Amino acid sequence: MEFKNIVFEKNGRIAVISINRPKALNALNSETLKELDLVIDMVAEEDDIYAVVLTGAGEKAFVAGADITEMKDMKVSEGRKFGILGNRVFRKLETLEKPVIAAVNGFALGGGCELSMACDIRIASTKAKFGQPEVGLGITPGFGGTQRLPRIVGMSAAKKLIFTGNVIKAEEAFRIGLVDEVVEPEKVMEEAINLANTIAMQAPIAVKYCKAAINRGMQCDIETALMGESELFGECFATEDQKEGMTAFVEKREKSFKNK
Ligand code: DAK
Repeated sequence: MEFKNIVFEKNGRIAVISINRPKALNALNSETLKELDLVIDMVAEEDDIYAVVLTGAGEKAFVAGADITEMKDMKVSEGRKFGILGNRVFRKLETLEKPVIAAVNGFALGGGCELSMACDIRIASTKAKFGQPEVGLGITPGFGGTQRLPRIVGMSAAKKLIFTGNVIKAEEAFRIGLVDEVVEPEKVMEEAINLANTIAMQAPIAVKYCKAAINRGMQCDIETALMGESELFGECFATEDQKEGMTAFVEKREKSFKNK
């Protein structure tokens, strides 16, 4: 499938999705969000993709936010439609049954920071910058920022970032737990791909269940969460990969997972 604002590549069992509007610092307009929606569906369908890396084209930006030029003159109904579209696509990414790593190569502001937070893990370049500058534009973060940021960094650090609109460097993002690793700019993709490959070597259905157990469990009480965990743990025993993983261990041989 050909896209205008997105580049999709397959690298073994890893899918690499790049938001490709470098002249607008990869700002997310409706067209790009719709393409992202399609590409996520495509990745979801492909059984031989085990992990995904999401990045921004060019050297300057991951995503510099939702497209301000498009939003500027929106009416209430249009703003609502745009917000619903963004939230739906970001949620689809967050609940995609494959792990997604954000390779944050530059600015991750507003919707860009929110996009990185809808991913499972964030690797940042030393040049990356993060922030939710929406209040300076007269709006609230609308693609999950007020909800995912406090869940990742805690309420007080999230309020500090969102109320001030401050833009922080990668090191500060690492300190508050917003990113998981900070590496030199030329190493961001390499590190993200390495991480994706390490994950792709594990039993994919088990990884899928882990993502579901963590994501769902973090939103409910511990009793319900643990019941959900047990449920998914049990389901693993219906897979060929559980038999393969344990048999290979007992037989002291290399395992070969089949995503079955
Ligand atoms: N939208 C559109 N174009 C953008 C953009 C953006 N977010 N960010 C940058 N660009 C464009 C610039 O307009 C410029 O275009 P030309 O003038 O060359 O045509 C080009 O990218 C290069 O940018 P600069 O010339 O500004 O580059 P600098 O290095 O000087 O500055 C910067 C880089 C990232 C500091 C600066 O571009 C900047 O401050 N950009 C805006 C960052 C920002 O405020 N981001 C948050 C956007 S608000 C909603 C849900 C969600 C949202 C809204 C509503 N609903 C529920 C309805 C989300 C909102 C946001 O994300």
